[in-house]
Amino acid sequence: MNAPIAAMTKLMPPESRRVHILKQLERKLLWLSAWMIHNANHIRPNRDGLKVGGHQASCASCISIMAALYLEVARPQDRIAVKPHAGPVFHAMNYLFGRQTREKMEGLRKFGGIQPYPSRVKDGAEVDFSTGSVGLGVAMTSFSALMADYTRLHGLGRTDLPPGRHIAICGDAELDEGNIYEALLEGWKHDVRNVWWIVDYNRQSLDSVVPDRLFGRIEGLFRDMGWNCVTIKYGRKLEAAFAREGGDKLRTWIDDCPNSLYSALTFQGGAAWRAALLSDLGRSNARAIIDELNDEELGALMTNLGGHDIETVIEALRTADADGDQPTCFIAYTIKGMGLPFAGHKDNHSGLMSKEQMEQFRHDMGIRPGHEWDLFEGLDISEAELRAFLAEVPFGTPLTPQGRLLSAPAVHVPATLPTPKTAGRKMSTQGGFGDILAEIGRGQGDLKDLAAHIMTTSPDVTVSTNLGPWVNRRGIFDRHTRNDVFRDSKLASAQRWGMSPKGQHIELGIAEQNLFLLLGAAGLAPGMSGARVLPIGTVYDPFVNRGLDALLYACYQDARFLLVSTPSGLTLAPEGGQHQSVNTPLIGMAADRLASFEPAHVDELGILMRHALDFMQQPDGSAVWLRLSTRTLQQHERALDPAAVIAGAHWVVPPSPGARIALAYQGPVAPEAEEAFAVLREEEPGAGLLAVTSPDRLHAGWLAAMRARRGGDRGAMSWIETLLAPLARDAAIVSVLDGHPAPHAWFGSVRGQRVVPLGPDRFGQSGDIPDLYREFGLDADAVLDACAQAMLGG
Ligand SMILES: Cc1ncc(C[n+]2csc(CCOP(=O)(O)OP(=O)(O)O)c2C)c(N)n1
Ligand SMILES: [Mg+2]
Repeated sequence: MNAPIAAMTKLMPPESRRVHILKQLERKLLWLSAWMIHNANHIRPNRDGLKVGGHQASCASCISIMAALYLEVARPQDRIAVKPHAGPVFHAMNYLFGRQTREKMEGLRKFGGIQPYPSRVKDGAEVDFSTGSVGLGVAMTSFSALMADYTRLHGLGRTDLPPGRHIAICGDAELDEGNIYEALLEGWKHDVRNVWWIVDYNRQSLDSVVPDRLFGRIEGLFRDMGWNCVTIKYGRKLEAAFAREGGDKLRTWIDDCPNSLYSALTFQGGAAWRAALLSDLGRSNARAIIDELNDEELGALMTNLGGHDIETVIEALRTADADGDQPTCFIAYTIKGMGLPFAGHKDNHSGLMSKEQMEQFRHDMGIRPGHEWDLFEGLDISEAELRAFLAEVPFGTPLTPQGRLLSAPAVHVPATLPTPKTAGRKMSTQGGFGDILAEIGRGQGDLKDLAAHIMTTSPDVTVSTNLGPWVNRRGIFDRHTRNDVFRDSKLASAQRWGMSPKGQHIELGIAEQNLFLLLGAAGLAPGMSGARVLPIGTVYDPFVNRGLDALLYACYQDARFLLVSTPSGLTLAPEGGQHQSVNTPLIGMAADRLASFEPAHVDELGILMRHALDFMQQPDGSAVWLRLSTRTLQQHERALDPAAVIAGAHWVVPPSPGARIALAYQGPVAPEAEEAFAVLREEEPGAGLLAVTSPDRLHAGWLAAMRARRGGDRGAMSWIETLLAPLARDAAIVSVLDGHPAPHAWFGSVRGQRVVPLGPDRFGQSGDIPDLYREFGLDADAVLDACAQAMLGG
C-alpha cells in the first residue's frame, strides 16, 4: 500500500475508519465474485464447449447488503439463506473468514468444486440453507424460525446457544413465487418471529425489468401479514443532495423515474444522466446540484441507492435489530451489476464480462496479474489491520468449536412398534398408521423417549389422515397456550385440540409446499439446533404433486422426516377426479434421498414405520415415504422377515424351483392378486406370489449390485435378483399396483423375464372399487387375463 495514503487513512476517527475498511472489503467481495466466475469461464480449460456460466451482475447487486449483514450485524447463531445467484459472494465471504479455500473457489461449477448455488450437502457446513429453486430458500427461513421455537420450548437441542435470527437475502423476482405468500400467511398464523428477509430490489429478474409500483403492493402485503417493512431507498450522497435547495425536485424526479429508464440511464452513464436530468430539471433550482458534478460524479450520485450504501444498510439492520423480534422485510434498492460494465442493462442476468472488460476491471481494482486470489491485493489497508478487523467480526466467530453444523444423538427406536392386534380383522394401512402412532403417543415404557421426539404436521388433513388420536394425546403446538373451546364448553367432538408450547403437532393450512418446507426445516433440526426431531407429515397422496418442488428441496438438503401420503390411487374410489393419484410411485422411485414404500398389510406397515424412524436418524439414511390406503384388507397371521419387507419385497407364496410364472402385487390390490393367484395355482402349482413393498428400494438395490459387479465385485447380488432366482429363465411375471405400472415394468430386465405390468395410467373416474378396478384393469379377471397373456408370450 502507498505509505502516505495508509498514514492518512489511519488518522481517520474510528467509525469512519471502520466504514473505510468495510468499503475496502466490499471491493474485495465484488472482485472475488466476478473473478471466480471469470476464472471458471475464461481461464479454466473448457473440454466440452459448453458455457460454464455464472451471474456476475446478481452478485454485484447484493455486495453491500451481504457485507453489512455478515461483516457487521449478523451473529454466529443467525441462520442465513443466500439468494442462489449470489453463491460466489457467499463463498468469497467465507474466504475472508478463512472458511473457504482457494482451490474450491477455483473449482466453481466444476466437478468437486463449489456449487453455483449454495448447497448444504455439497458445499459444507457453512451453508445454512441450500438455495436454487427461487422462493423456497426464502420461505424456508420462516419455517426454520418456527422450528427453532419448537425445539427450544420442548427443551430439545442446544440450550447453551442463544437464539438467532433466520435471515434470507432474496432476489426481488423471488417474490413472484406463490410459495412466498403461502409461507407468509402460515408464518402469521404461527406468530413466527426472528425472521428477516432482505430483498435485493434491483428491479430486474432474468428476462427483464420489473413493472413500476410493484413494490407498493408488495410492501402492503408484508405489512398486512404483520411484518415490519423497512425501505432502504437512497444512499447518503443522494439524501444529502435532496437536502439541498432544489433537492426535492431531484427526489421527485428519481421517485417518478420508470424502472426501465433508470436502468437504461445507469447503463449509459453520466452523460446520459445529465441529458435526461437537464431536459426535465434544467430550468429548476435543482440544476446547481447537477452542474457542479462531472459526468462520473453525476453517475455515482444518481446510482447512490440505499442498498449500495453500506452505512445506510447497516443502520437499517441495526435499527430493526434493536426493535425486537418482529418479522422484518427490508427492501433495499439496488442496481443489478453495480460497479460492473453492464450495470443496469436489462439483459445482464447471465451476462459475463468479456476478457477485455475483465482486464480493465482488474486494473481498476489494483490487482496485479497473478495475484487475483490474494486476499489483501488491491486494498489500501495493511494485512495486519484487515486481519485484526476480521478477527473482531461477530459472525467470524465459529458458532461452536465444531463449527456451524450441530448434531444430536439418535433416539432409541424399540425393535418392534406396538402394532395393533389384527388377527381375523380387516384393517387399512391408514388405520394401522393412526393406531401405531397413537400407541406410541401413550409414551409408555421404552416408547417414552421416542414419543417425546416425534413431531407431526399436516396441511389441514390431520383428521382425515388419521393423526387425530396422536394429536389428542400429544396436543397442538403453539407458542401461546390456547384452550379448546369446544372441549371447555363440553361440546362433543372426537378431537381434543388444545394448543400449548408443549404440543407436538403443528397444524398447517392447506398449502402443501408449506408442509414440505416445514418437514425440511424440522428434518434439519439436528444440524440447525442440535435437536433430534423425528418429523412425520401426512398429506393426501395426489397432493404430493402440489408440494413436489418443496419436497425435493427438503430431500436435496438431506432433511430427515417421514412422509405419509394417504389415501392414494384409484382405491379412494368415490372421491374420483384429482383426488386419485397415478404418478406418485414413480416420484418415489426417482426422488433422491427419499426411500419410498407402499405396504399392503398392517404387519408390513409396523416394520416399515419402525424402519423409517430408525433410518431417518442414520448418517447414511434418508427421508422415508409411506404410501398408504383407506381400503380395509383382511390381515394375515404370519411371520415376516423385516429385512425382506425393508428391502422391497417378500414371497407370500414362494415359487417352486423352475416355476413358469409369478404374480407380484403392491399395496391395496392385494385381495385381487390373491384371488387371481388362487385360480392361477390350479393351472400352475409352482407359481409364486410376491408382495412388493418398495419398487424404489428394489430398484436402488439392483442398480447398486450392477454397479458393484461392473466395479469387479462379481458376487454382488441384489434382493430382487435373489427373489427372482428360483423362477425359470423364461418365466413370466404379472404385476399389479394401484398406480402407474412403470415401477414394476423393469422387473423383466433383472433376469430377462417377460413382465406384464398392470396399473392405471389414467385417472379421474368416480365409482366403487369393483367398478374402478374393472375399468382400469386391476381386478382378478384382469390379472388372470394378464397371466394368460404372459404365459403365451403375447
Ligand atoms: C423456481 C425457479 N424458477 C426459475 C428459475 C430460473 N431463474 C434463475 S434466477 C431468475 C430470476 C431471478 O431474479 P431475482 O430473484 O430478482 O434475482 P437477481 O435479480 O438478484 O439475480 C430465474 C427466473 C429458478 N432458478 N428457480
Ligand atoms: Mg432482481
